[in-house]
Amino acid sequence: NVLAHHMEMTLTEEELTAEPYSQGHLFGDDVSEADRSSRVQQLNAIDGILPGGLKGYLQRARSLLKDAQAGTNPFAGLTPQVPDGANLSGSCGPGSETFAEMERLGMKELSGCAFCLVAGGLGERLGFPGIKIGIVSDVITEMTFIQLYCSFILACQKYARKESGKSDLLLPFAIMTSGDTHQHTVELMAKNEFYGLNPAQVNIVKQEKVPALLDVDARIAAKEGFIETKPHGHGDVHGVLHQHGLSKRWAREGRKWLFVFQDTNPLSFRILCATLGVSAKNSYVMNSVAIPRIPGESIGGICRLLDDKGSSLTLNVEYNQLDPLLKETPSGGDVADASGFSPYPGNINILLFSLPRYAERLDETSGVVPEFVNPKWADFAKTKLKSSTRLESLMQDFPRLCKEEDKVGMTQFDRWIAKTSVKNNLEDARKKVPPECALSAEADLYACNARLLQLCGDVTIAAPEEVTFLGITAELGPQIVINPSFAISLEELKSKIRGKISISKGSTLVLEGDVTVDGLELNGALCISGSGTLTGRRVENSGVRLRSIEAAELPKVSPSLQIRGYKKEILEMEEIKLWSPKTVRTSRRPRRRTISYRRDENMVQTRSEVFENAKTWRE
Ligand code: UGB
Repeated sequence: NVLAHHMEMTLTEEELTAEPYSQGHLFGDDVSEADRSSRVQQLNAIDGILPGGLKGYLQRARSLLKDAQAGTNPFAGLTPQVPDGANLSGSCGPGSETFAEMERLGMKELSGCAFCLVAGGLGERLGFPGIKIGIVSDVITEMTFIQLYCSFILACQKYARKESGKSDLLLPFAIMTSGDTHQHTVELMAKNEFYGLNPAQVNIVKQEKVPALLDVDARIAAKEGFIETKPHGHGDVHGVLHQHGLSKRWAREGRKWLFVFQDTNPLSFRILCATLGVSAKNSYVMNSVAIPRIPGESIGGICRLLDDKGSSLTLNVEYNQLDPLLKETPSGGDVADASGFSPYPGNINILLFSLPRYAERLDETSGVVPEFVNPKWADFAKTKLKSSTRLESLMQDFPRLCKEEDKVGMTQFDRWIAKTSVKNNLEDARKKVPPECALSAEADLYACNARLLQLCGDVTIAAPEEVTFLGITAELGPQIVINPSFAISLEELKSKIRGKISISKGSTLVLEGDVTVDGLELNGALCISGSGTLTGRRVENSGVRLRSIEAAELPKVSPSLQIRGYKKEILEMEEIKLWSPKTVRTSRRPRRRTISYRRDENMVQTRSEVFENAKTWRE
């Protein structure tokens, strides 16, 4: 469609030189014939792809660049206030009846859910050689972020199928990529057979880069035959979903919700059900997940912006704009209140939309959220740019496309259950609070899982201890992984955990599948999977250690380990796979299989299997 569109509307060199394009500098005498022709071709392709075409982009850029030059405050005339919203933190957080009620409500909504991952960012700040969704989330299971997200969608789908009685229900999953990440994402998904998802439910849609601009007149930058382009920001997600007809299709299919999340937060899905519950209860058109914000932290602050006519808009103010906005208020800037946190809840870009209204608003606006520009000036008078700039957009700016009657809300969670991510390179991570790097995200994941288990009954887990790898320090507790197949919500987790459970310091526990754990004393490493109940188990072995990687070895290990500086070393690990009595009767498979890994003093690993009801096993 895109191709057909720009074939019909070919812009010539003359048209691009004349107003309103005014790009004559691209076709000067110093430019070769071949380069000129290549530039025209690329600008036509860009024209066909950009919402509003090239002309619209240049006009918006000129206006925004002039405002930036004049120092116009985009929030002028607006007074920030702390917004209202649902509170599922502290005494209303996990473990409370309020939280449980929202989860139960939300679980009923899962069958109407679609998902969208924004994964177009290259992660320059992180310095990872590859796409970020390919980073390993925890070294114990070696699950990558994309694998984790797909597993969550599969687990939600399994639950939704049971709940709705629709055995062939597929929950749609869109991934927005960019020129930087598209090919690798497609390859990764195909190579891993879509991690168990049906390819028919997955759409990988690409956002296009936009032309880089040399000056306030929006003259486009080019080198030889190539037009310089730059990423346009995650705000493109709305336009891209609209352009590909996905929002409309999902609404037509009767889907109710769209859950949008970022590329490296392993906790995103832990708050899905409760957030769905809040949106359903309050009929929110958009619901932003928020956490207590540390002043100065690189996450936006959600504000209620009040104008002088008394109307207001609940909107994220991005972290680079928050301090200048708050400087004009009595607080004097982006500072803490008595709680020690910013009074403005921190946006973590987990957004839940009500699909019918979302699709309607995209139809009306083509999903183009207002852009901004962040030029770096070379001179005091702001006439020249240090380097080329471009327009950018933010996905959390969707309320700007809403109408008066659309309810925009937010849900406040405790940080431990909602947010951690891998965003910073090692040097920055050493200085930042929170570090937001691979070690901190992995430690936060284990800590979240430990806290969730502790909310399930008589569960004692050893306290975390300080560890340091590559100069980054984190509080690391027992390595507990709760696979999405084990539980998608705290409510589900509660139904899987019974009896007295204790997990000692340095232990590793992986919980997978349709399993109930009824009593467990763990002092070592254990992986439980399959289907059935494991009762009163005591496991004692040498377990798994996280070990520093020597400097000489570091360049040889995978990029996911290079950004960590540590790896796992399995000394001993017990793996128990349970089969339900029903399966045992029909297939005569062993009811319980125990696999042990053991390393001797020469580090030779042996694997042994014990079939506990081997007598009945004929295969
Ligand atoms: N992304 C795209 O898909 N396309 C793009 O062009 C750019 C990004 P960053 P940042 O929760 O920690 C956001 O760069 O600056 C994807 C919010 O704006 O990591 O940290 C990219 O792949 C901020 O308010 O964003 O800021 C990634 O998945 C706060 O919520 C996502 O967009 C902050 O994240 C975010 O890209 C946070």
